[in-house]
Amino acid sequence: MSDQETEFDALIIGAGFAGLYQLHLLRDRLGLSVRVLEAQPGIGGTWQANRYPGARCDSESHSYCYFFSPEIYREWEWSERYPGQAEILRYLQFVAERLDLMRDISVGVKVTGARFDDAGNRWIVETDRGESLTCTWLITAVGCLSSANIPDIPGLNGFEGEWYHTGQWPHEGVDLVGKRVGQIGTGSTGIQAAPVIAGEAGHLTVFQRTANYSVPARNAPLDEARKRYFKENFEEIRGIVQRTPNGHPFEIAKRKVFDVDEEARLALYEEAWETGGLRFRAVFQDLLASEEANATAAEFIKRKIRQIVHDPRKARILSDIDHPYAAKRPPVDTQYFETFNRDNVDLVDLRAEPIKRITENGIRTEEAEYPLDVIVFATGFDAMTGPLLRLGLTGRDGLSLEEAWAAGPVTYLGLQIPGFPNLFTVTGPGSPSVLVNLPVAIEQHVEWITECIAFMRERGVTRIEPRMEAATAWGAHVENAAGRTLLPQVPHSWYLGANVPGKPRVFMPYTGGMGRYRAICEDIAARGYPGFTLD
Ligand code: N01
Repeated sequence: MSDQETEFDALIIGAGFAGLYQLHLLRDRLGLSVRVLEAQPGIGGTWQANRYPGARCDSESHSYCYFFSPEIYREWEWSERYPGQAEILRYLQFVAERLDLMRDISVGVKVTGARFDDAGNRWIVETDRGESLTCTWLITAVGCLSSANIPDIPGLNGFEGEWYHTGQWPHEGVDLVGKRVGQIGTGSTGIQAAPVIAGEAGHLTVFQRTANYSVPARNAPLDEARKRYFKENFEEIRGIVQRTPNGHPFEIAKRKVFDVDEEARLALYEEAWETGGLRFRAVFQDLLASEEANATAAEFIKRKIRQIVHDPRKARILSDIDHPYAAKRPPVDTQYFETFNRDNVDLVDLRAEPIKRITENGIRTEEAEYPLDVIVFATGFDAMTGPLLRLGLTGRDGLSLEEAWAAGPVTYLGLQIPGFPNLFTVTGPGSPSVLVNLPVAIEQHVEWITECIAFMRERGVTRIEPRMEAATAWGAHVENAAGRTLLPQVPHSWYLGANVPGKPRVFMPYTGGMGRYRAICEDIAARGYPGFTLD
């Protein structure tokens, strides 16, 4: 492909896990002309952007990777139980090189708008380089968590120190040595970052609005036996990640919380705590289905927090958690609660003393001013819809995505949007996406999209678009599935869009489980795509 070309069969926006695999399948399996447009200066998506101290994946490394190629799986060797940001980036660069993908990827090119040309039956995509590119199929591979949420706190512009959002961390790093750092946010990111920041900075103040659960990751280097085990058992591991509800390499136990007595239950929690990581959530089947069941896990973790944290005030603030365990994304950590035992770490309870403003010198709450040199916003993302809405998409009849989604996202299977023909959204709202070990969800979407495009070409179909009735019914199914869990009950969850002021409250990810979702998608394809209009 030359940079001068402007007409393509397919354009892909984003060169992370999704965009790379989508390029490979459309180009190398279907023989299409394809170009990937990537706004960042390099490939890697999330792992190009998220370079904050302690950035690491909470999925285990032998499952946080592609499964489509046994050769690639076996050629790569992970060094730790959980992969760090730099190692994941190296892995994606290795895959891109191995599949000769770079020649069809333009980095540092931002899509500024894309509109569907009805008469020409094609998408016209504009970039910040002034290019106008056209394609038959437009595929968004922009991730679910790539649009930073920087809270609109008065005074930030006048702050005389430095400030950074964790998802936009400078590539050259930030020198925190000896500095007074304030960190806002205690989600998965903040919980990973705080221990590392505390080790570098002169002083760290963590500003916590909502207390959070966390389970120790128990990260460690992988020994030779484990590395060999993964390579020798590729098929078995692939089988597990593809059939389990969350795409992780472990089964969820069949037993329920009250199937066992309290002593046995505590022993199981204790064992899971020692094992570490997201496996804790899998120790009973009904933790997300029953408040009473969940309360036993919640109480176990709160007790652990109180045991770990020496200062009773900090222990109380950290363990005063107002939602069920894992009803928000459950963080895993390395020495998070232990960090509050350090002399150079303070904790501010924003429920008791909300932030009033940012001053020239730091953060002022309703109780005090905290002088700071650096503010770290670990405040999350305009999740799932944000990355799509900022692309400037306009579908048929001049319908903008903002208008189409004014009351919240409307999709069929999270894969397509009524009014936006031949547009596919990898891990779009309404698909399992963020509730799943993401590479597993991504592979399924990319393969389904590829099969769909192959089907269109074989049958001479030039346009596919979901019917509004199908999308509405799917939205109702997503809502019903969520209603059978504790997840929608958390009022401040980003799954609901509650973290972004003014965002419609719609529960966005599909909680039905990856196995069930996969079966639904396969069935729809096998039946010739009911719910879609094919022209
Ligand atoms: O973001 P979050 P995150 N004033 O939205 C607080 C993935 N991830 O970046 O809960 C004060 O979870 C907010 O408080 P509250 C993973 O899917 C993956 O941590 O809204 N505080 C919360 O404490 C994860 O879920 C990995 O009251 C404010 C925090 O900021 C997702 O990314 C690793 C505030 C935001 O937490 C997002 O996690 C890390 C304000 N105005 C993350 N606004 C992997 O393993 C927000 N907060 C792949």
